[in-house]
Amino acid sequence: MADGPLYLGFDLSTQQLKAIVVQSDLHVVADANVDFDKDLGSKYGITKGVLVNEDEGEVFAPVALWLESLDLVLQRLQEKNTPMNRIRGISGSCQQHGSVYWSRKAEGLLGALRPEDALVDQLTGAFSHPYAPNWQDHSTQAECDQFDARLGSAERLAEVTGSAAHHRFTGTQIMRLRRKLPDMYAATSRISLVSAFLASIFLGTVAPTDISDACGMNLWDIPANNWSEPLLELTAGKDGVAGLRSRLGEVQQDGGGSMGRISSYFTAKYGFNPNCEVAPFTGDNPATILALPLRPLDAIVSLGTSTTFLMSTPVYKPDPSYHFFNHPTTPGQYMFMLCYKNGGLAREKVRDALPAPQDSDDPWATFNTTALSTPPLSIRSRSDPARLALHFPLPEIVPNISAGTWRYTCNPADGSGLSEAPTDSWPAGTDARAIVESQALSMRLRSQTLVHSPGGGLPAQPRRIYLVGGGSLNPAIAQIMGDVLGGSEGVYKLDVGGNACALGGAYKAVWAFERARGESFDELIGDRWKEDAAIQKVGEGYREGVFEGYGRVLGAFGEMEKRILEVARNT
Ligand code: XUL
Repeated sequence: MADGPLYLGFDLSTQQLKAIVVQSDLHVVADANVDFDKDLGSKYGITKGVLVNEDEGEVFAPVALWLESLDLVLQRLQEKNTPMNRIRGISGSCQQHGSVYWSRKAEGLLGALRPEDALVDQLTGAFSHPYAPNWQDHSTQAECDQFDARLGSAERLAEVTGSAAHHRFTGTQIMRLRRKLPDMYAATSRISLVSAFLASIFLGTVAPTDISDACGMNLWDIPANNWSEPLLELTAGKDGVAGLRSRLGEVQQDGGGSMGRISSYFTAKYGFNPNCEVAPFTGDNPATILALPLRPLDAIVSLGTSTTFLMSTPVYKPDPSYHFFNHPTTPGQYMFMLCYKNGGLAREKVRDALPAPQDSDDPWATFNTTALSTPPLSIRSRSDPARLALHFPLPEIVPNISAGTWRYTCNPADGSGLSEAPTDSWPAGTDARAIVESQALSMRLRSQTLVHSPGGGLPAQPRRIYLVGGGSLNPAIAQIMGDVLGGSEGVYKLDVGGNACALGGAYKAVWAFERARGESFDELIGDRWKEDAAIQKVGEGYREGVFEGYGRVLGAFGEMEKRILEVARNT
């Protein structure tokens, strides 16, 4: 492999830009990263990669920050003696939903970059807006209401675009900015998702939109495989449809293949090979499912600041409470996603309410022993009810409920008798197990129609559960996730540090340029992936009796959410 081709994958996330270089056999040969706050925070005044306007609920990032980071990360790769001239293809993973607004000068400036100057200095004039709205933005409630109403209902919007209206989805963001900054919108020649923005810099021309990332906009009609005319009209006004269509540009149908050769800026400045080509970049969640050869019936639970549950599925069953995207590499397949705002933070809050660990440096020690010594649903004796609790320190997306804590009990045999539990009836420590259970029950409730029996007479459930992100290191979380969600082959930790998205990007590049005619991503990556080095079994998964016990209260769990939603609606 000493002189074989290399592939470069990026991860442009909220807080950092990472680059990973892999060989054809997927072995990592180099990496580098730029931490936005640490490296450039004082210059751009950002915190955790973003700027916030609390009054309007706006969260956004300076586009210049990303340009400066791109030069810096490539410089760092070069300083590590990475053989840049062997890089044959580039792809990447970028935070979803964010949008970049190009000016009319963009194409001219992108096509004439001089290697002796920095990107940030040469491309200032290429943007009609200096900021990209970030996925944490929540300034668009009014626009969301209109999106949900436009096709008749949130259900109908989800059938068409894969999702009900969400604050962060790009259509609502464009609609708001067009109203708020009409001159800016008029001066905009193209609008790119972050994935297409980064690809554009490498191509030296504005890149098409990725077929999977397009589904995070509430504008792409998934069944019709086209932009939705009524939603374009809602976003841009009756006379603005053609203008918006041309700003959005083409959607690249093939997630592989080449969009073109790398711009001479990069060959001259960093020693890239002039034959290096750029494949479509995609969103960070689609890229996560490309970090391993994920089979239908396998699920990924990403335990980060937020928590996501991802599956690849041939079934398109949209619903307002979750998301469907086109699969990033495989036509006819979809990606199913649940995105919870209350993930790690909520678990930490429960942890911090417990006594501090005495004999351990691990801040999770008490939480873990408490959670594991508590029986499922806290049923300690035959007469005990099942205990269910929701902990949302932040307003939640799934379901759309304001912040709060709720505790309920029900009959473990069938979920009957659901009632709110008086706080003094709640045994100390119950919440440690209950919070992980409730996160997993919510995932099981919403994914149950996508799974079937993995064989052997077992009940419908995922085959493998892969854990990624910070929480994947926690053995108690792994055990409880498996107890509730099952997993006939067990629960596994994907041992790639925080690199899943960047690796997904790099693997996408390998597949894009090395695939044989008709060879799918999973076939190619499945053949080359070294499972033993990449994953570690961390939980049993399906346990007969335990899994079924959770199944008996699943209806009550859904009912509890409904009741809380109703109370919130009527107050
Ligand atoms: C998904 C979402 C987040 C961002 C994080 O819909 O908003 O997961 O993609 O970068």
